Amino acid sequence: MSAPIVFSGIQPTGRKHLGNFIGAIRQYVEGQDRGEPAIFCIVDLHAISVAYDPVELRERLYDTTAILLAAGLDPERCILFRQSDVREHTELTWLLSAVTSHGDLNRMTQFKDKSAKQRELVSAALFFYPVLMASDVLAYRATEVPVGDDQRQHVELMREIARRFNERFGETLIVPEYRIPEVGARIMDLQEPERKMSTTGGTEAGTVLVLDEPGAIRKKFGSAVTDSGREVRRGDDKPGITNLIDIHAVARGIDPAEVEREFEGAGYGDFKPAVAESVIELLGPVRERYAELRPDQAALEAILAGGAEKARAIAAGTLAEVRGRMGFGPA
Ligand code: AQP
Repeated sequence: MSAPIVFSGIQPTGRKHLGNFIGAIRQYVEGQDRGEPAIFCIVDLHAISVAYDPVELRERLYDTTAILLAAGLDPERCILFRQSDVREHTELTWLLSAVTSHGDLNRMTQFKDKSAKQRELVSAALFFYPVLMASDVLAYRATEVPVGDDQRQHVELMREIARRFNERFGETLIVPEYRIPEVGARIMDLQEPERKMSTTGGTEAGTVLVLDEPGAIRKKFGSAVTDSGREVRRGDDKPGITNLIDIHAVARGIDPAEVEREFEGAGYGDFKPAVAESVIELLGPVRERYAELRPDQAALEAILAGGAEKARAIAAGTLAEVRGRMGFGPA
């Protein structure tokens, strides 16, 4: 089997949380040696679909770049770039909108959730978000898209867009597969374990940030909402403990069943501090490395510029073909 072409995008925020880390970033690092190439994009164009501040956007972009590098992405082994540096993404968005159904966009749960939260403006950009995301992936003819479970619907849609394009204009685009981790695809808020840990929608105390100090991590796990009973076992009736078991399993690189065995007979009082310590061990080195990398903005910029050049070379080829198929340019 040939090596996959891996692509994924991530929003520019300095508040990357444990859900982003486990559901996405961890998979990126794993994917960079399998992918040929492995391409990771900081999606600043997506970030403007909700209210934002331009000065902040630029700062948060560097924060995210430094977090990804600190987590283990290596510009020698992957392509890491800023979405807005490669204008092919926006052109392809418009072209693909011709084969995107309005009804499909209307069904996107992320649009429904996020539009309900906007206080001033529900932008057309928020509605178009999935088309831009489809362009991100399809421009590189990616075969594999590592994401968390919340992005499943968007990947399904981009698959549909690629299929519809190929049917209408001839075989051009690759229909990508998503890669969703078996454990940790949906890390839940520690205070409200019925909803996912989230940058904008979660509770402060229930959201563990990649850059949190050990003290803050201990406090958040210490006050994590658990369930009635004492047993450390997974189950639909135990969303809080199930979440903690999954987090512990991923942080320690073991199976959730092994965690259940290890804590058989122990109570929540023993289990919660153990989870905190495993997460501190997982994230501590990332926070330390981040502190070294973040101040050198020129170095971060050089990495992004190098990545953009490589990305552009690939995306431009796809765009040329798409344009030709769609009837643009000289005959
Ligand atoms: N709770 C989660 N568990 C597992 N994976 C998750 N992801 C997000 N939340 C969880 C995955 O992280 C990747 C990056 O997501 P993004 O670029 O959308 O970043 P974000 O805006 O910081 O993510 P949030 O937290 O989902 O923000 P809100 O809720 O504000 O929109 C994606 O692969 C995603 O699946």
